[in-house]
Amino acid sequence: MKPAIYENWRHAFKLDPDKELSDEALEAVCTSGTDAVIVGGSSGVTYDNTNELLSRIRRYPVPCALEASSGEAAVPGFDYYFIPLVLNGEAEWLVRRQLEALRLYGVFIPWEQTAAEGYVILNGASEAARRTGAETELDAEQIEAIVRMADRLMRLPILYIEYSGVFGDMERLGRIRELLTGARLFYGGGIDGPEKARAAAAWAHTVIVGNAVYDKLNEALSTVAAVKENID
Ligand code: 1GP
Repeated sequence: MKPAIYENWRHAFKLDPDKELSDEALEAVCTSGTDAVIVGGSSGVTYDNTNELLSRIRRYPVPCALEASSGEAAVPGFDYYFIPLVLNGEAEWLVRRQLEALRLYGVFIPWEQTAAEGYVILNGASEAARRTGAETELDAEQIEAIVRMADRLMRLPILYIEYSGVFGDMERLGRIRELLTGARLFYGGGIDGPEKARAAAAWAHTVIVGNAVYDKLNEALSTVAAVKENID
């Protein structure tokens, strides 16, 4: 089987269709040398704003994936699709919404270009945690159980450790990485410059930078080189 495109991604930017980004900033992001742009957000994501952002990103050759949190905003034409299953969220966000989306759109899904992400949301103050009712106060044993469920029991191809908005606990990220046997480790949260990017890249297969694009563009751009210094 051909490896999935995300398997060699070390760095990705995540862009939110509900946030404004100038053409200059978008060009800087898409030509930064990042491995991919992921489109996704926790609120206000619609078919129209997703489609518009996709067509702007398509001016550049960078691979572009959609993290589809709702069936209605699943726009065709992306290079790849990620479907998050929130492993520490309410049942609605683990399987129910996905089942409903499959019932409605299952026949249209390009399965060769689609993968599930086992999501673990660890910043209790984030919009993602609030929306999904995620249980974020987890001890080491609880985290290990989730990691084993994702990686071994469910054999999910991706485990996404999501600290959206704050920089996470890197020791914990290291322990998670050591437990993984098959899943790729995605990390996102609070990376706003090269030092944090390097620290996350020591453990994560793929480091994802979101908010900094909107708040501190130059620092965000500097994370690309920082992550790529640290090749496995
Ligand atoms: C959000 O994991 C991404 O889904 C990135 O997090 O916005 O904090 O960089 P930040």
